[in-house]
Amino acid sequence: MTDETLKSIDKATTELLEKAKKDEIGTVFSRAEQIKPCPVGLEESCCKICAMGPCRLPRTKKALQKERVGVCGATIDTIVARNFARRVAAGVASHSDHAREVAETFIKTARGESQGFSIKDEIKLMEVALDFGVEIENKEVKEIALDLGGRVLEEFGRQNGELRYVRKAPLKRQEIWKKFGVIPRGIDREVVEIMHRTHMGVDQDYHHILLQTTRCALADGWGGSMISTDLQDIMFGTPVPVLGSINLGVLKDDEVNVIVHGHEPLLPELLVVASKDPEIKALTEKVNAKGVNLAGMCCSANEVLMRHGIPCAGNFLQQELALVTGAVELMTVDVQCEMQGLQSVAECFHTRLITTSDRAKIEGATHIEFHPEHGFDTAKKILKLAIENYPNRRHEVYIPEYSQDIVAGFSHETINYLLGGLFRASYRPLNDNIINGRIRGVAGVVGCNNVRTIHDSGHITMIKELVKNDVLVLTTGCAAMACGKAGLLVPEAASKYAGSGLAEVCETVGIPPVLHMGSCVDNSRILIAATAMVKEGGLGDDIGDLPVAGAAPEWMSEKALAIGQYFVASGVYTVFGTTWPTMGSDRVTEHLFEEYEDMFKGMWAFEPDPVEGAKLMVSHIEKKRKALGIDKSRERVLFDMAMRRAIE
Ligand code: SF4
Ligand code: MSK
Repeated sequence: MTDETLKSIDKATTELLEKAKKDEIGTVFSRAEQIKPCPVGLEESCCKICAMGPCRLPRTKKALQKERVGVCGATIDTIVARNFARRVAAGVASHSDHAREVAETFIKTARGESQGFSIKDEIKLMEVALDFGVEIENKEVKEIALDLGGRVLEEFGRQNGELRYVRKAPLKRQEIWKKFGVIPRGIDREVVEIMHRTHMGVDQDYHHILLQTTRCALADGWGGSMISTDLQDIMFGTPVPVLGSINLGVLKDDEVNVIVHGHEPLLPELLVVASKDPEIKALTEKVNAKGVNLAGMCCSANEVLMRHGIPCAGNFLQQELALVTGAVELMTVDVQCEMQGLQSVAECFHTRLITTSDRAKIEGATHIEFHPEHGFDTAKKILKLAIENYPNRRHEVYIPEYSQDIVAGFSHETINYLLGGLFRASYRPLNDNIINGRIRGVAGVVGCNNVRTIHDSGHITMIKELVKNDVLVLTTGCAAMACGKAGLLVPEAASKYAGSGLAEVCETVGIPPVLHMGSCVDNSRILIAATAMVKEGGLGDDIGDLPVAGAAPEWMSEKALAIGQYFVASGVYTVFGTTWPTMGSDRVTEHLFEEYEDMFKGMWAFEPDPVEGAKLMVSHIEKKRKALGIDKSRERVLFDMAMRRAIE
């Protein structure tokens, strides 16, 4: 018998796991017990690219070590690199297809063809328009938006040249990318080229395959993801710190519970507005519910939390458990990270599962397609369905009493203002406190949950270790939600968990030691924050010089690999937990873990133990501090005229 309490460090999760077990409801946790990971797949030493295979080449039989080649002669290095490349390409495609959907909606909004959307952040519109070379003088907002939207769409299909956002990176970084020929052309082109090069009998040199993998990943971080973030900010508002709450305890016994799950914030934005509509309110009263309680799941949760303070029901591994409460009238899903298992759990209750994207259906679920032209009507239709479903609750409702206050909404712009003030927005105070040693460095801890680890444990253990060592943590995705549940996203967490230097800075500025920066696509905000630190001066002239590190201790999705690869290619040392997908080839692993440091000043590491992972990050940060000559704590000296003369 398995002990459900050992599967998560989150009590709401374990309570519902026990309920699911008692009610004999299958979830990702119970299925993971029945299916053991395939050892050959785990090390990616299997090729099924052509029908002469599949060729399975595990490293088990010693005698075969030297001849680990497939039927066509492909070496284990080629096979492992190809598998890795394809997984990164899938991650890039996911973020970038999200970006395309947002860009198309943005253009329809500029044309006045969308229902319920508008341009909310005109300042950011102007900034991004200038990045894209749009002429803004004497032009109407809509005209600028239309011009920008057209240029953004060109980023996907461009055949030659360079992605525009690449120019936002520090000059030295751009030179490194140029040297290795990895500056992306068009986003789609880089994905297609990976699929071509990894077809049977094409690119069969792992160094060469991995360079294209890097180019493709950069098309995500400095392309698709950055486009999503910026256009979403323009349409829905750039996030500012907002108070919210998190965990399954945000569901309400006496309200119509609607969960938005997935990644694209388009429909969720309209559901927020529609939930306040008088007609919806009247219908809610008719069924004797106290209101519509909108809550988020996964990255959709992060998006609506950051902009509206809408509560988060939970992260990736909690999606089915939310339905196990018996309190959810309806869940909408669009794209990415939605388990097919949701439908069978929904069928155990009265819950309606609604697929909303033309790219994603789930067998058995109701499909109500979202199109921006009549987006608001669709949002209302969905809410009406949820309200009608409220009287159909047929099981006793069980909502665990756990919810935690959080502060989210730390966009790059917000950090800038918070640190420097509205009239002198700047990263100077952050850089100064890194130079004087109060803050040792900055870590981006991001990514998913993985049922092969203890839910949330990797994130929280690693992050506590980092902040204890005076490392400021930036977080996104499901990692951010884990932090929220563990009480790390409130200013009081600084005195409780942070080292004395970091705590002092956080208390002075009034920020938590862990800053929630948004959803998966918002990892691009971390790139921009790192670039701002370089541009502020005093910490080298490239992201690769900064005392920073990245990690995804509980990763599971291909998008996480794409994110990791663009972090590494941008100069960030990046540690992944759970499992590592190139273990089948020592040479590929060595290339990514060691040789990449010489090439890109950033490299991968794999460490399943989160404390050890944090130690690796801290020691990398200290290595960078030493290289910068700031390895010893020292106060910043303000030079007076006499001191300046003495130097001269
Ligand atoms: Fe085997 Fe080569 Fe075909 Fe891959 S491409 S399945 S290694 S024969
Ligand atoms: S939702 S990609 S499980 S972070 Fe973005 Fe969470 Fe990972 Fe999905």
